[in-house]
Amino acid sequence: MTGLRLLGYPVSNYGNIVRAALLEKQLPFEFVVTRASQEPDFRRMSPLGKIPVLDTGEGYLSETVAILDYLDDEYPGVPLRHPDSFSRARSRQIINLVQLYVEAQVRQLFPGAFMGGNNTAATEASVRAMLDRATAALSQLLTPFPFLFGERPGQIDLFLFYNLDIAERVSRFVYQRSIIDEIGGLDEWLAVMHDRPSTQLVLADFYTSFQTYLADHGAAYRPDELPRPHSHA
Ligand SMILES: N[C@@H](CCC(=O)N[C@@H](CS)C(=O)NCC(=O)O)C(=O)O
Repeated sequence: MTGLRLLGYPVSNYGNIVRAALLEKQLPFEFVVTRASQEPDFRRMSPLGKIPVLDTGEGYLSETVAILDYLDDEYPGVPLRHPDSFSRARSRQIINLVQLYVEAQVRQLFPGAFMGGNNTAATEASVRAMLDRATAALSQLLTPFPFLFGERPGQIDLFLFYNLDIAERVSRFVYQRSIIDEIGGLDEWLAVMHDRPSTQLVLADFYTSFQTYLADHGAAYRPDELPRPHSHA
């Protein structure tokens, strides 16, 4: 037994990355359904009050990239990082790019899409400009064969799969544009990723919880409208 506990919520794209990583690494863990919170007790585990959080047994970790690295360092049996340093660094370059210039951008539009709120025209314009740059960069950097760095799925595949999924939903809803199509060349990769048992399990929970989340928030977004990355099921 590892004693690992993952605190997360099935709607959370970042939580789903870590959950999928634990499944891909075939590590036993407990999934404790937990919402993000600013309560002092929760911030003792996750200083920004964000999920996911990994209870490692020797302390609580937050920030998905740190959690993924910890899991690979501590449990190297099924590695999710590439053995060669250049590929490993390139993969981290792309992960950072997606985190900052795709996910953190579209997250600013969650209120109007998923939370029953509104987005300002200024926010929509600034996010659009950064998405233009990021999709061009990803188009330049990504050449799946069949996974993003070779024959086995790695951190980068999980990180991009779940973050591009949410980004695609937002960009289609707000801009009627498909960033997946703009990046290009991802169809086979999406199909291969979708077929992973880890993906099937994580997405099944995602869909159920997402429907409830959207209904609870009176969201404008309809979940079955735009499931672009999963259209190869
Ligand atoms: N950089 C963080 C991002 C995590 C994140 O944004 N989590 C969302 C759920 S997907 C959250 O906790 N949101 C609540 C908040 O920001 O207060 C990571 O890598 O884990």
